[in-house]
Amino acid sequence: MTDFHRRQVHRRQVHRRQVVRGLCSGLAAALLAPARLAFAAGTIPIDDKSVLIVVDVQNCFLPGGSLAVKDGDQVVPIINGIAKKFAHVVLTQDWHTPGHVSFASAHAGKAPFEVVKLPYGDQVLWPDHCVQGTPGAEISKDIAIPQAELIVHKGFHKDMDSYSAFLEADHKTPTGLGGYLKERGLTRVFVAGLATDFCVAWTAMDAEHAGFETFVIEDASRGIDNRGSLAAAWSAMEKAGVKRIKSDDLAP
Ligand code: VGL
Ligand code: ZN
Repeated sequence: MTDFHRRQVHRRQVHRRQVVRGLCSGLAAALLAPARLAFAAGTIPIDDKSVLIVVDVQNCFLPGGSLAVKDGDQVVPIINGIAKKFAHVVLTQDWHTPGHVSFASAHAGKAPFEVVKLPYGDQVLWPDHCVQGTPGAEISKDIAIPQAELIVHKGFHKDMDSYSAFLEADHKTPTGLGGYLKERGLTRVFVAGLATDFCVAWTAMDAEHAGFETFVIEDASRGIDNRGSLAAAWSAMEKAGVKRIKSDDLAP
């Protein structure tokens, strides 16, 4: 059996497991701890239809930044390493106006991490971060992915947030990324970056809903974990069909 065939067999087995999981969901899901899809190390092929989306590795989210994600800097060498395997890489950049609606400072009497109701739904309020054109909004100088072919700015409408790189927080306004990927024939999406429980998760779930085969690379991402948000995000992603993998699951 060649390596390729072994991988195909493995993929069929994974697929069968997913089908079985689908049939048993409901009761089984209620009884069992969520089963993590296991991939053998080095078995997920990266082909010319695969794209790596590197989410928001920006100074504001790194140690010392205004919305620093714990150990956020640890994703940088991992992302640089896996990016070498991808012919197609897209970077995203949180890109807010001054006084953006997602900033606690824009709501009298509110503190960061409180939640308010806005026309499009609940909004967590954040410290000011990633203001357009400021040093905090810059992508980390340590990200080294020269072949990156697109940078998507998101969250640039003053009255609406956008965790997702596909749809803004109303779940309707597209950023254009879905159209870009489709037009380029890219059908398999690998997501990594910051933060796992916000922009990574929303990007991955929207990718899955838009019909892309979607993977989140866990060790190449870090979460904020505001009031249980990290565990909630992982269960929502797994329920949506997003595959949770590690960087060493990728084929060499
Ligand atoms: C993010 C909170 C606010 C993220 C962006 O990149 O996950 N989180 N803005
Ligand atoms: Zn933001």
